[in-house]
Amino acid sequence: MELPEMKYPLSREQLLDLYYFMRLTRELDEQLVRLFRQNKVVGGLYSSIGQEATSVGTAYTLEKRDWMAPMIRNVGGLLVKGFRPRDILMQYMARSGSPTGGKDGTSHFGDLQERHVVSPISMLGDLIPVMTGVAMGGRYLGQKLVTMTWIGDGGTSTGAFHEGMNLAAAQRAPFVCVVENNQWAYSTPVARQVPLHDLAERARAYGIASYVVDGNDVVAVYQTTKEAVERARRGEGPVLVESKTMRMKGHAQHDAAVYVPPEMFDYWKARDPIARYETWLTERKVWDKKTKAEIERRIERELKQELEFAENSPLPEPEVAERGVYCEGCHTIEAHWERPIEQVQPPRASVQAAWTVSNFGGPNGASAAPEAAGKTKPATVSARAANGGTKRPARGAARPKRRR
Ligand SMILES: Cc1ncc(C[n+]2csc(CCOP(=O)(O)OP(=O)(O)O)c2C)c(N)n1
Ligand SMILES: [Mg+2]
Repeated sequence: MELPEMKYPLSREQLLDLYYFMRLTRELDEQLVRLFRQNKVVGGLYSSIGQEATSVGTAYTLEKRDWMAPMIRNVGGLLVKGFRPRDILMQYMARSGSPTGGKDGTSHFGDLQERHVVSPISMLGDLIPVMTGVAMGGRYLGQKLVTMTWIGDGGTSTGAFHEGMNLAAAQRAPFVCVVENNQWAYSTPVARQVPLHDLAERARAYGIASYVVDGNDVVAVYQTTKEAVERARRGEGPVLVESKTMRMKGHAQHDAAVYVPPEMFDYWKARDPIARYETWLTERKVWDKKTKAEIERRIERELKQELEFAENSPLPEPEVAERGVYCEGCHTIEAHWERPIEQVQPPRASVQAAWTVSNFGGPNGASAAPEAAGKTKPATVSARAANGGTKRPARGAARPKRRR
């Protein structure tokens, strides 16, 4: 075995693991397409073909204590974090044994107890402030954890993305945001919605670190993302990783992607992440034909069993639809990671207040707002408090003009 020097070394077992997960993701994807054509998938089906190295390589950098929130093209990440193919199969087929009991399709499920997976949020961008909050919570509890989520090129143009990244940066949250630049947001090419060559450049607006990585090279994806995760864990603040890859299918099964120039598919097909990694493993003598065949047989065997299990799971009973909508004493709402109060208060808590606000809203009604350059002074909290909570503006504040 002649492995190149790596900053974050991977053992032979780990290298084969990466192949196993990427190949499993693809085979599962193709199995789901067959089920879709048999009319067994309820709802839409989103493929991550072509993006396996991005999803698997990034998720593989996380430790057990870390948290992730997947999006639609992160089935690979779900498998790495410990979900089984049957969970994904049953979820898409809306079977009662699925993680949501047949109530939701696609990969809209999580596991807050064991695997530390926050369920996807369909509104693109919204997972960024949520995972920033998880990161801040983890830090507050002194857990040294890192959180991660993924967002598409299109998703980086939402308001929630920018608000969330700004919050993460201002709070120096231990959070890694992976931008899956797969060249398309539905039928819109990146160049028509972002005036930037590299989406990693977006990080400059928040003063945070960023990386660009070849998203079809799983070893590079792992190395780069690992560095980002370690930086975040050290307390250096959030990191943006742009992974350049390609969505090799339409947005979902209903979309034939006729708007994608055929030569673009040809270009990326020649850079298929799985085929490239097979060559990488062979050239460095990490495996031989026998090992490859063993992994293939293992995947075939496992998927057959998982499919059988999923197909034997019934559809949910109709009355299930009205259950679990509201909490009716099914559980008490309290954190499972609750700690004694003295552990989460200074000096044991890991976060010290980094700033103070002096002279803001003093009890005597004095305004803390600096004198504005103009003639008016904004109303302040103190002015309202001094007036018994009425909304009378402070002296000198601009008053709305009455309409005649
Ligand atoms: C805020 C918001 N706007 C629009 C949508 C509808 N929508 C879902 S996926 C999608 C395209 C997303 O493209 P991109 O972010 O590049 O991710 P990709 O599908 O390429 O992985 C759109 C417009 C949404 N879910 N949320
Ligand atoms: Mg996209």
